[in-house]
Amino acid sequence: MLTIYGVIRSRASRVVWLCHELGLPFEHVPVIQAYRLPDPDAQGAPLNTHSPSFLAMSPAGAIPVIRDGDLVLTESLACTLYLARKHGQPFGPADATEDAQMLQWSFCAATALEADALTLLFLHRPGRTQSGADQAAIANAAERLVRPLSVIEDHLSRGAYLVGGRFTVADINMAEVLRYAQGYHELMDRFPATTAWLQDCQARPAFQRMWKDRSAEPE
Ligand SMILES: N[C@@H](CCC(=O)N[C@@H](CS)C(=O)NCC(=O)O)C(=O)O
Repeated sequence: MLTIYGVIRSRASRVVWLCHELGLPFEHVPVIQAYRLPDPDAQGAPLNTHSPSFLAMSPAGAIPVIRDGDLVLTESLACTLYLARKHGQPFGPADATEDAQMLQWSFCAATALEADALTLLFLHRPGRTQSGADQAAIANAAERLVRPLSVIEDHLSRGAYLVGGRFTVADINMAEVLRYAQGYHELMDRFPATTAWLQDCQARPAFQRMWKDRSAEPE
Protein backbone atom coordinates (compact mmCIF):
# COMPACT_ATOMS: atom_id res chain seq x y z
CA MET A 1 0.00 0.00 0.00
CA LEU A 2 1.08 3.58 -0.65
CA THR A 3 2.44 5.42 2.40
CA ILE A 4 2.38 9.20 2.74
CA TYR A 5 4.79 10.70 5.30
CA GLY A 6 3.95 14.19 6.49
CA VAL A 7 1.26 16.01 8.41
CA ILE A 8 -1.46 17.42 6.19
CA ARG A 9 -0.57 20.92 7.44
CA SER A 10 2.26 20.80 4.90
CA ARG A 11 2.70 20.25 1.18
CA ALA A 12 1.52 16.69 1.89
CA SER A 13 -1.96 18.19 1.40
CA ARG A 14 -1.38 18.00 -2.37
CA VAL A 15 -0.73 14.28 -2.29
CA VAL A 16 -3.59 13.55 0.11
CA TRP A 17 -6.03 15.54 -2.05
CA LEU A 18 -4.99 13.60 -5.17
CA CYS A 19 -5.29 10.24 -3.39
CA HIS A 20 -8.84 11.13 -2.35
CA GLU A 21 -9.63 12.08 -5.97
CA LEU A 22 -8.22 8.74 -7.12
CA GLY A 23 -10.00 6.78 -4.40
CA LEU A 24 -6.56 5.42 -3.58
CA PRO A 25 -6.11 4.03 -0.06
CA PHE A 26 -2.90 5.00 1.74
CA GLU A 27 -1.23 4.69 5.09
CA HIS A 28 -0.61 8.10 6.64
CA VAL A 29 2.44 8.68 8.85
CA PRO A 30 2.06 12.21 10.31
CA VAL A 31 5.73 13.27 10.39
CA ILE A 32 5.72 16.88 11.64
CA GLN A 33 8.02 19.76 10.67
CA ALA A 34 10.87 20.00 13.23
CA TYR A 35 10.53 23.78 13.43
CA ARG A 36 7.02 23.39 14.83
CA LEU A 37 8.30 21.52 17.90
CA PRO A 38 9.95 23.15 20.93
CA ASP A 39 12.63 20.44 21.01
CA PRO A 40 12.48 18.12 18.00
CA ASP A 41 15.56 16.21 19.18
CA ALA A 42 14.19 15.51 22.67
CA GLN A 43 13.61 11.92 23.67
CA GLY A 44 9.92 11.21 23.19
CA ALA A 45 9.45 14.01 20.65
CA PRO A 46 6.95 13.04 17.95
CA LEU A 47 8.30 11.71 14.67
CA ASN A 48 9.57 14.81 12.88
CA THR A 49 11.76 15.94 10.01
CA HIS A 50 14.85 15.75 12.30
CA SER A 51 14.13 12.24 13.56
CA PRO A 52 16.96 9.85 12.69
CA SER A 53 14.53 7.20 11.45
CA PHE A 54 12.92 9.71 9.06
CA LEU A 55 16.30 11.04 7.87
CA ALA A 56 17.45 7.48 7.24
CA MET A 57 14.61 7.13 4.76
CA SER A 58 14.76 10.68 3.37
CA PRO A 59 18.01 12.58 4.00
CA ALA A 60 16.44 15.77 2.57
CA GLY A 61 14.57 16.03 5.89
CA ALA A 62 11.42 17.50 4.38
CA ILE A 63 7.83 16.40 3.99
CA PRO A 64 6.02 15.05 2.12
CA VAL A 65 7.65 11.78 1.19
CA ILE A 66 5.82 8.85 -0.34
CA ARG A 67 6.76 5.19 -0.38
CA ASP A 68 5.25 3.05 -3.13
CA GLY A 69 6.77 -0.42 -3.10
CA ASP A 70 10.53 0.07 -3.45
CA LEU A 71 10.15 3.70 -4.54
CA VAL A 72 10.77 6.41 -1.95
CA LEU A 73 9.97 9.79 -3.47
CA THR A 74 10.40 13.35 -2.22
CA GLU A 75 9.13 16.65 -3.69
CA SER A 76 5.37 17.03 -3.44
CA LEU A 77 4.86 17.83 -7.11
CA ALA A 78 6.94 14.85 -8.21
CA CYS A 79 4.76 12.73 -5.90
CA THR A 80 1.48 13.98 -7.37
CA LEU A 81 2.70 13.84 -10.97
CA TYR A 82 4.01 10.30 -10.43
CA LEU A 83 0.73 9.08 -8.91
CA ALA A 84 -1.36 10.79 -11.59
CA ARG A 85 0.74 9.30 -14.38
CA LYS A 86 0.65 5.87 -12.75
CA HIS A 87 -3.14 5.89 -12.42
CA GLY A 88 -3.82 7.58 -15.75
CA GLN A 89 -6.89 9.48 -16.79
CA PRO A 90 -8.86 11.45 -15.80
CA PHE A 91 -6.39 13.02 -13.33
CA GLY A 92 -3.25 11.98 -15.20
CA PRO A 93 -2.21 12.61 -18.80
CA ALA A 94 -3.85 11.01 -21.81
CA ASP A 95 -0.72 11.44 -23.93
CA ALA A 96 2.67 13.14 -24.13
CA THR A 97 1.08 16.49 -24.95
CA GLU A 98 -1.07 16.51 -21.83
CA ASP A 99 1.88 15.23 -19.83
CA ALA A 100 3.95 18.20 -21.00
CA GLN A 101 1.14 20.62 -20.16
CA MET A 102 0.76 19.14 -16.66
CA LEU A 103 4.50 19.55 -16.13
CA GLN A 104 4.37 23.09 -17.47
CA TRP A 105 1.68 24.26 -15.02
CA SER A 106 3.24 22.39 -12.11
CA PHE A 107 6.68 23.92 -12.73
CA CYS A 108 5.02 27.32 -13.13
CA ALA A 109 3.39 26.86 -9.72
CA ALA A 110 6.67 25.82 -8.09
CA THR A 111 8.99 28.33 -9.70
CA ALA A 112 6.96 31.42 -10.63
CA LEU A 113 4.39 31.45 -7.82
CA GLU A 114 5.15 29.45 -4.71
CA ALA A 115 7.77 31.60 -2.96
CA ASP A 116 5.83 34.85 -3.40
CA ALA A 117 2.50 33.23 -2.55
CA LEU A 118 4.06 31.93 0.68
CA THR A 119 5.28 35.43 1.50
CA LEU A 120 1.68 36.63 1.27
CA LEU A 121 0.47 33.73 3.42
CA PHE A 122 3.01 34.29 6.19
CA LEU A 123 3.07 38.10 6.27
CA HIS A 124 -0.57 38.88 5.55
CA ARG A 125 -2.18 36.80 8.31
CA PRO A 126 -5.28 38.35 9.86
CA GLY A 127 -4.36 40.03 13.13
CA ARG A 128 -0.62 40.09 12.39
CA THR A 129 1.09 43.42 12.94
CA GLN A 130 3.12 44.25 9.86
CA SER A 131 6.39 46.12 10.01
CA GLY A 132 7.35 48.48 7.21
CA ALA A 133 9.66 45.78 5.89
CA ASP A 134 6.76 43.31 5.89
CA GLN A 135 4.60 45.72 3.93
CA ALA A 136 7.35 46.21 1.36
CA ALA A 137 7.85 42.43 1.07
CA ILE A 138 4.10 41.93 0.58
CA ALA A 139 3.93 44.63 -2.10
CA ASN A 140 6.95 43.19 -3.93
CA ALA A 141 5.62 39.64 -3.78
CA ALA A 142 2.20 40.72 -5.06
CA GLU A 143 3.80 42.69 -7.88
CA ARG A 144 5.88 39.69 -8.98
CA LEU A 145 2.76 37.50 -8.98
CA VAL A 146 0.86 39.70 -11.40
CA ARG A 147 2.57 38.43 -14.53
CA PRO A 148 2.18 34.65 -13.95
CA LEU A 149 -1.34 35.20 -12.61
CA SER A 150 -2.23 37.12 -15.79
CA VAL A 151 -1.13 34.13 -17.84
CA ILE A 152 -3.24 31.77 -15.72
CA GLU A 153 -6.20 34.17 -15.82
CA ASP A 154 -6.06 34.35 -19.60
CA HIS A 155 -5.91 30.54 -19.85
CA LEU A 156 -8.80 29.98 -17.40
CA SER A 157 -10.91 32.64 -19.13
CA ARG A 158 -10.94 30.33 -22.13
CA GLY A 159 -11.54 26.99 -20.38
CA ALA A 160 -12.67 25.61 -17.04
CA TYR A 161 -9.44 23.76 -16.15
CA LEU A 162 -5.73 23.94 -16.89
CA VAL A 163 -5.30 20.82 -19.06
CA GLY A 164 -7.54 18.78 -21.31
CA GLY A 165 -10.80 20.52 -20.39
CA ARG A 166 -11.09 18.42 -17.22
CA PHE A 167 -9.91 18.58 -13.61
CA THR A 168 -6.42 17.03 -13.39
CA VAL A 169 -3.32 16.84 -11.25
CA ALA A 170 -2.25 20.16 -12.80
CA ASP A 171 -5.21 21.85 -11.14
CA ILE A 172 -4.31 20.31 -7.77
CA ASN A 173 -0.68 21.40 -8.03
CA MET A 174 -1.61 24.94 -9.04
CA ALA A 175 -4.56 25.33 -6.68
CA GLU A 176 -2.57 24.25 -3.65
CA VAL A 177 0.06 26.91 -4.40
CA LEU A 178 -2.46 29.66 -5.16
CA ARG A 179 -4.29 28.82 -1.92
CA TYR A 180 -1.39 30.54 -0.15
CA ALA A 181 -2.26 33.83 -1.90
CA GLN A 182 -6.02 33.38 -1.75
CA GLY A 183 -6.51 35.55 1.33
CA TYR A 184 -4.74 38.52 -0.25
CA HIS A 185 -7.80 40.00 -1.94
CA GLU A 186 -6.01 43.13 -3.16
CA LEU A 187 -4.26 40.82 -5.60
CA MET A 188 -6.66 37.96 -6.24
CA ASP A 189 -9.68 40.18 -6.92
CA ARG A 190 -7.89 41.32 -10.07
CA PHE A 191 -8.12 37.72 -11.37
CA PRO A 192 -11.80 36.68 -11.28
CA ALA A 193 -11.54 33.61 -13.52
CA THR A 194 -8.65 32.28 -11.42
CA THR A 195 -10.53 33.00 -8.19
CA ALA A 196 -13.66 31.22 -9.47
CA TRP A 197 -11.59 28.23 -10.63
CA LEU A 198 -9.88 28.03 -7.23
CA GLN A 199 -13.23 28.01 -5.45
CA ASP A 200 -14.49 25.35 -7.86
CA CYS A 201 -11.43 23.16 -7.15
CA GLN A 202 -11.88 23.60 -3.40
CA ALA A 203 -15.57 22.68 -3.57
CA ARG A 204 -14.65 19.18 -4.71
CA PRO A 205 -15.44 16.44 -2.15
CA ALA A 206 -11.82 15.21 -2.26
CA PHE A 207 -10.47 18.64 -1.32
CA GLN A 208 -13.11 19.00 1.40
CA ARG A 209 -12.12 15.64 2.87
CA MET A 210 -8.44 16.59 2.87
CA TRP A 211 -9.26 19.98 4.40
CA LYS A 212 -11.36 18.45 7.19
CA ASP A 213 -8.52 16.12 8.15
CA ARG A 214 -6.00 18.94 7.89
CA SER A 215 -8.12 21.20 10.09
CA ALA A 216 -8.37 18.42 12.69
CA GLU A 217 -4.57 18.39 13.07
CA PRO A 218 -3.07 20.57 15.83
CA GLU A 219 -2.05 24.04 14.59
N1 LIG B 1 9.85 21.53 -2.61
C1 LIG B 1 9.52 20.64 -1.52
C2 LIG B 1 9.47 21.45 -0.22
C3 LIG B 1 9.33 20.54 0.98
C4 LIG B 1 9.31 21.34 2.28
O1 LIG B 1 10.01 22.35 2.43
N2 LIG B 1 8.50 20.87 3.21
C5 LIG B 1 8.39 21.53 4.50
C6 LIG B 1 6.97 21.42 5.01
S1 LIG B 1 5.76 21.97 3.86
C7 LIG B 1 9.29 20.80 5.48
O2 LIG B 1 9.31 19.60 5.49
N3 LIG B 1 10.09 21.48 6.29
C8 LIG B 1 10.91 20.74 7.21
C9 LIG B 1 11.42 21.45 8.35
O3 LIG B 1 11.35 22.67 8.31
O4 LIG B 1 11.90 20.83 9.29
C10 LIG B 1 8.19 19.94 -1.82
O5 LIG B 1 7.39 20.49 -2.60
O6 LIG B 1 7.97 18.84 -1.33
